[in-house]
Amino acid sequence: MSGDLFAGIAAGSRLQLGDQAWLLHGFALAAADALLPALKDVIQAAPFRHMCTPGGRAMSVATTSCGTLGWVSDRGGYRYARHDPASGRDWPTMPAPMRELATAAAAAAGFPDFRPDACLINRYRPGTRLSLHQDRDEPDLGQPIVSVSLGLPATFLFGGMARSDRAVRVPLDHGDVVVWGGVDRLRFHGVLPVAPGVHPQLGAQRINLTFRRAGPAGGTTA
Ligand code: MD3
Ligand code: FE
Repeated sequence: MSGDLFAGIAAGSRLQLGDQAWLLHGFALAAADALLPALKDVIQAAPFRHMCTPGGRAMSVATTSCGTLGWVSDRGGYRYARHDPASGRDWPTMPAPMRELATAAAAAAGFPDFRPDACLINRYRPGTRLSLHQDRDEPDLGQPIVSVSLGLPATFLFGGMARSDRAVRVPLDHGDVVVWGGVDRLRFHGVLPVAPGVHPQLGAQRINLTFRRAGPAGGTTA
């Protein structure tokens, strides 16, 4: 890996995407041996499903969550909730290796006080995309979002404050971590369709973890 002239930026390097947005290349790789089994347990307890948009269409991204709050969407709209309305069960606890990776990445990007209480887990099969949107449903916008990319690579779209602003394309690989906060917290963003492929550890999928503070400022952690 380290001898590959064409591998782009080296593992361990950081790329500044905005005033308060950082790509920490390969940051999750050292924790992968603890992270992947913990993630597998969460997915077993709360399986992925295709939630419905408020308009009634099934999303192409399959989702689940862990933490005290999870992201849900149905005809009643999208929101954070203590349990999945489909199963009636609380979300699995956020495993320590996941929470610790998120807080370490946030600290490395200048957010030492990040206290995530929700982790939204997105699964992309080849062909799945996520259209440009803002994440503005979290009451404490002073807290960043930490994103961890696993499995197949993807091209991330990093836009501006308006939907029509030109978006920069950022390739994201297995183990990459991105931290977005402060002035960059409300940027539009999305993911281009994931190309076909098979990842040695995760198979034909990309899994993205987004760690958030979804409850009120100053509340309890996950
Ligand atoms: C930039 N997920 O779940 S994570 C989402 O790869 C979401 O699954 C994408 O967007 C994924 O809402 C991208 C990166 C991300 C998350 C939040 C952001 C980028 C952001 C908030 C502001 C700016
Ligand atoms: Fe988002």
